[in-house]
Amino acid sequence: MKMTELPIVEGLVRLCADGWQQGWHERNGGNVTYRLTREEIEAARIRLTRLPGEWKALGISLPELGGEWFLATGSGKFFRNVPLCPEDALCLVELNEAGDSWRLRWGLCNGGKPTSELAAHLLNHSVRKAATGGACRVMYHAHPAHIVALTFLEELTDKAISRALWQSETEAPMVFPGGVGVVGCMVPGSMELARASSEKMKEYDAVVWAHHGLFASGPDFDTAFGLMHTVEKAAQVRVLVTNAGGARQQITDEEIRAIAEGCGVQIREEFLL
Ligand code: 2HA
Ligand code: ZN
Repeated sequence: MKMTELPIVEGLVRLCADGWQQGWHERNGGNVTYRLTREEIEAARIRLTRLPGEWKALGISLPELGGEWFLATGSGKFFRNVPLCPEDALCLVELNEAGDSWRLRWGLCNGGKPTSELAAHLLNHSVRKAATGGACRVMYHAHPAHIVALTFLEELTDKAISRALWQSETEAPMVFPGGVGVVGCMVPGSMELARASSEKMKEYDAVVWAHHGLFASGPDFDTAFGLMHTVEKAAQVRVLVTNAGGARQQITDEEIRAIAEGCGVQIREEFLL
């Protein structure tokens, strides 16, 4: 079996293809990382054909992720091209035990480096791993147009954006009853953006980056992709209705509570009136 036939590589390739189909990944927009299980590391290790790359400083120290391996999209690579040549567009990265350096184990066969948002991904992995007792494994960043549009229309607070999304589609309070975090407009790839996101990720499994996109996490590719898709769909409805002249009625706070209760999830009550 080749590296590209491993279920985790196939899963990542499929997510990239689906995200491209949705129109969320213009040019080299977006990035994904996946934190491997011990079994997946061993399955990958026996298929490696190259010597490991040189250790490179991460610029941050995350001992809680020491020894972990991550599958990632490459910096500057286009999602559109991932299925054509995963060996070029993706990479497998190993962290040292101190969690302050990484080295390449597979991929980027034509050169390059892991995603420009690697610091944000790893900080968020560290936070979500702790918040979910180790269950969270996927970090997915995309640029869906309606969620970006929403950040020009609504007040940039966790409460205002979460409530606007919940009010727009009954699926929203069911899929993200905890709401979404929001960070302001910051330089893409910066440590400032990485740190602000990871602060929000302590409480939320998705964070809206104002005027930029969304960062969604989950235990597997389906859940993280589904969260991205559901947040974007609710934002799309909100923007469609705004374009059509504004809502005549919307899902009320009482209805949001009833939806959450009906499907047995805990809504973040402080975001309702
Ligand atoms: O271009 O999406 O946030 C990759 C990005 C940076
Ligand atoms: Zn981006």
